[in-house]
Amino acid sequence: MTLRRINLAVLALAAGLVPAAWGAAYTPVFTPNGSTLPWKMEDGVKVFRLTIDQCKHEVAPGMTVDAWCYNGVTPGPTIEAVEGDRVRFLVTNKLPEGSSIHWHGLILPSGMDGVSGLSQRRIMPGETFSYQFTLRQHGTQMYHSHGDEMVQIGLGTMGMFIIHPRERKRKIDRDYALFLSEWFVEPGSSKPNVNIMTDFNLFTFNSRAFPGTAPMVARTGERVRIRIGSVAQDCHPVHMHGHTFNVVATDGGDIPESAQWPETTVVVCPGQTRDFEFTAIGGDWAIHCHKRHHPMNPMGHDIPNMLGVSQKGVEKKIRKIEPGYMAMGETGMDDMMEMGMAGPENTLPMMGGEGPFEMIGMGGMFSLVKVHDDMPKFASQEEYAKRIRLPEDGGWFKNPPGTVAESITGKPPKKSGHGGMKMDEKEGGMEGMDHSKMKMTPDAKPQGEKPDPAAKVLYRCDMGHVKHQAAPGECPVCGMKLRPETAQDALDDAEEEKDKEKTK
Ligand SMILES: [Cu+2]
Repeated sequence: MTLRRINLAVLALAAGLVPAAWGAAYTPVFTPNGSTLPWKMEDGVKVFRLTIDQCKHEVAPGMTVDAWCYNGVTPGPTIEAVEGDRVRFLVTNKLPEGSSIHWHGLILPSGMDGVSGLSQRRIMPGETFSYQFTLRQHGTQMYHSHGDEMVQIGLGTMGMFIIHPRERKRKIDRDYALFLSEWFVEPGSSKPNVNIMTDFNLFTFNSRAFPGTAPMVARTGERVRIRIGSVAQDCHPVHMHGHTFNVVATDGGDIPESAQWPETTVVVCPGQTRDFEFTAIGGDWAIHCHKRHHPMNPMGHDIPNMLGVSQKGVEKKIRKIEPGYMAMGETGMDDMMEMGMAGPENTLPMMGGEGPFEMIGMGGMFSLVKVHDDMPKFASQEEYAKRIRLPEDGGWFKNPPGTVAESITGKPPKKSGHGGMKMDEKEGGMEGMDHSKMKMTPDAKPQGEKPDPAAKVLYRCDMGHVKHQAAPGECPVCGMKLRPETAQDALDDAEEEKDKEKTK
């Protein structure tokens, strides 16, 4: 320990700024759905350990992918240290191929820069390398694999490297980190396809997709910093609702106050980090990538465009060629959300997550900033991660009376369509669909049905396999729950008969 370090430690201790660990006189950064890398002080050096390995990663409840991780998680644990620290990283490679870690944006000796072949030889499977350097700056930096990047980064090998200044002029009350990633995971599969270059189907904050994203929480009036990093393929304009903010730093360092300007959206491109700060305003606020395909999940891809196309009477005809075809998309994609449309096993629905009013029609790069006056203060990442994991955690904002938009025309008539249906398998004439396991939810009410208690109820399968069945039950062909027949069914049947006559 140098004399300067001892002095700093003594000063910090005297000022009561040091909680658990020596030198931690800063507001700790919380990584939603993530973790912080622990360290041990050895002879004045902060020693961190990272192991790169294959792992199973949950993108949201219901979907797990085979990722490559640091210490079993993607993004890797957030590294936190303080400007001036001497740090050592012991990096063990348990991947089936060579790797190395690049300390992205850090000012360090060339031989510690971690580029395979250029700054070092690869860390071969089973080997451990030591990296050691002094932190000569502060800011939001990153670390990521720098060997076979297309595969390794594509599978999740990156993390945040946050260096706190020795002293911060303006106190931050809450500090959060988000890492942006894109993936292509074929519906029904758990293997991200790393060869995809542009047309991804899954977009994540900290490798989690809504409704699997943990909200960032604060109290009214608190100063909040959000740090966003990316080593993705595409730039992502991240927009936050209800506030304006200033971008206060890039991966190159702090932006002088005189050079900052207000924004509501910050573009974060591959290889960049951006820190923005704002004063929290009460509410439940959305934060999401504003590219409109990015706050959605894999089921939103490869859907035929049926917007404005009436499919009345067509459905049954198509079913003759494509059994199980289901007309949808005529009035927009909301139907899919209302239907709770789920894909094959291990595939997230296109959108949806339980909200305080109804389903939230989003997925992918979408999360929440919850500003409630009674929001707990968390002392550590562990405490925060334990309590705040999913969008509903932390409760919902209690809107003051008269501050919620409301209907002035009364409740709308029930929208026609397949409302109330729930499919267990990807459905609806989309590529690669398996039509075998569709199910109606018990509350499903077929369109146009006017229940007549005196009438004898007959049942049918919506796929047309069985009709006029006297008793409810399941279709012997597709396993779908039979539904009561309606007046519309009689009309459709008549139309079908007419068609048959014509073709005779
Ligand atoms: Cu985006």
